[in-house]
Amino acid sequence: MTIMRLAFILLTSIFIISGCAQENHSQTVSEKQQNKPNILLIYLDDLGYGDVGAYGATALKTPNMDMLAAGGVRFTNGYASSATCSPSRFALLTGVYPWRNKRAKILPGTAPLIIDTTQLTLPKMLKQQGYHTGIVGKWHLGLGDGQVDWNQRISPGPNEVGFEYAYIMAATQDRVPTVYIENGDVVGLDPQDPIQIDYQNNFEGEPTGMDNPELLKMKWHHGHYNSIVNGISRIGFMKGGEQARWVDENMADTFLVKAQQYIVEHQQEPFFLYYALQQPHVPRTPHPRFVGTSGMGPRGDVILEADWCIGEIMKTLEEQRLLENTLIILSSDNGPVLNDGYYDQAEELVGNHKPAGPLRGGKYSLFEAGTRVPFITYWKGHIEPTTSDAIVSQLDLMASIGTLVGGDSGDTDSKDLLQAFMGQSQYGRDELILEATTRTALRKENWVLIPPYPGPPVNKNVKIELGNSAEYLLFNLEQDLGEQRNLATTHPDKLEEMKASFQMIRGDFGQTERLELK
Ligand code: NG6
Ligand code: CA
Repeated sequence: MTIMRLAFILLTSIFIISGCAQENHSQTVSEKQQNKPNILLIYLDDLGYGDVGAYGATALKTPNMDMLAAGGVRFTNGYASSATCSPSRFALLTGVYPWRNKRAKILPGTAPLIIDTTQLTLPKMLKQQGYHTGIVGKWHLGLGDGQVDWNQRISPGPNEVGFEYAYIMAATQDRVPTVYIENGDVVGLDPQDPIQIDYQNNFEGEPTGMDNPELLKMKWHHGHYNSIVNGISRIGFMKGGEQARWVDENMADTFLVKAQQYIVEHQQEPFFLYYALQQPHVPRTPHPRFVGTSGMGPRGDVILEADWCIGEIMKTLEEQRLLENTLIILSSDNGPVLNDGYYDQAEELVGNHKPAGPLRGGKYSLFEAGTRVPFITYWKGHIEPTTSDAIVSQLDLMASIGTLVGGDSGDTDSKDLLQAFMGQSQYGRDELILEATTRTALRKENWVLIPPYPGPPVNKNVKIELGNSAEYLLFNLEQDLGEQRNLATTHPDKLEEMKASFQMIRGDFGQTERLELK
């Protein structure tokens, strides 16, 4: 009897304990799902403030980006950290202003990794919080230590700074090596046909855009006259790796499929996917099914292609029932440019479309269009649709996501603006340092101060006003969004106040930094 009783008590307690454990376990899972949503960062390359329907474009139809904007927070004062790619991406992943890192400039394909492998990064922080982390798309933050052998495992790279999965192009679509790299290995490389890369000298007998224009299907306008791959001449010289070379027209589909696979494979754990599309950067090479769809030539066509990709990714999330559990952030690495080095009719066919919307300048510019970009946060069932005028920067994703997932984002320039990103507050930053090709300026509340910089006011190749001037430029964006009226002489007190604020953060006026554009 006693033994029976004892056995009964024992069994009941085991049952209760295991029941509790089960309950605890399921609580953890649901808690996890609330506090640790999947994070999908959709990052475009050179997409302008005015290129999206939700930001005023009418001639280009971008229904999928518009859907995110209409169902989430559409930021009207959302900034990339720089007016070019590598510095913006450095800041996005580290929360550190790019001008603090002298190596954060437009990088050649042979540049070493510019993120210190001991530095805290967004993916590392998320990994610490139990996330699986992946990148698919453009990297452009350098690889290796300066002496990369493209025929061996390439390291350090994305895997060494926090990404557990990486399917990337090394630099840009217009730079060699023109191959995909998966977790450090060139995809589809034939060891009998090794890859050689050089940014100074050509390899003997290899055709170039300069010497062999007859081999080109897209002519170069400025730069881009080195090795020819797939009928397009690039920046830098490449030999070998024939089988591994990408077909530009398939790049959008290739990245899309990899991003979709990643989502399907990692849905059992919280995941962070950095989906870095190549569009609409040059060379603009829409898949044949998008050719002619925009009426604006390749630049418009690839924007429609990118929008379609975003729609497909949304479908994947929906099919996998992940929409309510995924925070989506969409933005661009810098402002727009029409002619960035190839004849692709971007200027001729743009018509009334305004890639920069109402803003002045474009890619490479210290004026607003250099860095103010489409910026959207979307989380079905968690973010109420709204438009926000709060000043937010991509720099702030590190601290804000840190707060969201309970991670320590360290001591960086990143500000916790989670409430703004969740659409629960209209308050963002008071001030932000703007950067364009190593020059810096200050946005503070509704004012912008651009210190004097030497160099041409306009880059004649790309036809963009860079923000260089012999005078201080002071604009009030509330009354003058297009930065047409310099108030530096009429508002001397404001000018002094802005100079003092700028100097406080920036330390110097950066006047010794020269523009690097050719
Ligand atoms: C410039 C290239 C431009 C583009 C840019 C990088 C020339 C003349 N121009 O140097 O075509 O590749 O670098 O763009 O070579 S970014 O979006 O990756 O920063
Ligand atoms: Ca870019």
